[in-house]
Amino acid sequence: MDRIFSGIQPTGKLHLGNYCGAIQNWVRFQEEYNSVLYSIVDLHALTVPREPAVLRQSILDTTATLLACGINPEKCLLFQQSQVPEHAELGWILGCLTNMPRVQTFPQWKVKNASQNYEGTVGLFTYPILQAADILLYKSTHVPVGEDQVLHLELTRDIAQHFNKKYGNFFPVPKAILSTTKKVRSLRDPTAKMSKSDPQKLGTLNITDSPEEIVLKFRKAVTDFTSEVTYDPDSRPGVSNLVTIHAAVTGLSIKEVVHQCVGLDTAHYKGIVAEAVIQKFAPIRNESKRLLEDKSHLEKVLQAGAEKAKELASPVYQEIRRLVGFQ
Ligand code: AQP
Repeated sequence: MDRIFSGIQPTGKLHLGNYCGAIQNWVRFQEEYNSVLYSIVDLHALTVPREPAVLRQSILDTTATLLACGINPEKCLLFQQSQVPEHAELGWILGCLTNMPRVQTFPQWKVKNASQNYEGTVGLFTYPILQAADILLYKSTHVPVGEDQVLHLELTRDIAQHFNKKYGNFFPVPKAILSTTKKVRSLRDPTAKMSKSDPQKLGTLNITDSPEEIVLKFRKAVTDFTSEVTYDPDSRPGVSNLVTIHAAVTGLSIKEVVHQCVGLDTAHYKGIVAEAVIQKFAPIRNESKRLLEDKSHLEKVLQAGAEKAKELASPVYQEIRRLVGFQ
């Protein structure tokens, strides 16, 4: 049976990049596949320092926004990673099967570590191994990934094969489902990815931003000195990012968007994209706000998800314990 696993970090408010690159597809997968697991990966969120109260709030915000976007716990399994301790336990076992140099080459380690003004943690170094555990704990067969995660999935595949060779054929070797949406870039720096942790607040458009904030962020979006709307990510990253966003929120192709925009100047175009985003996110924002008024309901959703996840994880982990010689 095909099984999909994917995760999202509760490291702040979910943004347009998360929506276009992941959540939109997640909503579709829960209709298309019988077994779908989505995890709010709070263990991964700890790889850089977090205030406890802020992390707790981010877990609830993330849950509310995912539900408001259409993630339906009747059709998929939505749960908080740390509520299933087998993730961390399997992470340890898989870490003991992985060579240091294999992990050292990861660009994420270099990029994230270089962007912090403190020494990187051991957790930040080893988190791709924990990702492998997240996926393999459920014997997942398919993993939706953005282009930046392809290398990480390669590591998971290598670890699965290594385990299978050592202990007998046990894990399916998971396949990537590559997102067709291009990476959404920062509105203030179109050479960088839109990110929750971007200190430039105007660069990241949150799903729950107000219409006024959305208009302001698009008005301030960095483009260039050419007024035409064209799509050429290499030479015109700013305006091309707007086209990517416009296509993703309307469901049109890049070609169709560019065709519709002939004769518009970029200043006018920013207003059109802002309006399309407002239309798309207004119901999600309202629903997310409503859900956040009842935290105990959100906690119950996560609790129920964790119980179902444990039912799947526990027999797999018991078998792993036996295979490695713990029992
Ligand atoms: N800018 C983006 N464009 C397209 N897809 C994106 N994703 C994230 N940013 C973009 C996709 O969203 C999923 C969940 O991502 P995540 O929150 O778990 O981790 P991340 O990629 O590290 O996201 P951020 O916002 O950049 O978080 P911080 O700042 O905390 O590191 C993934 O599928 C990702 O590809």
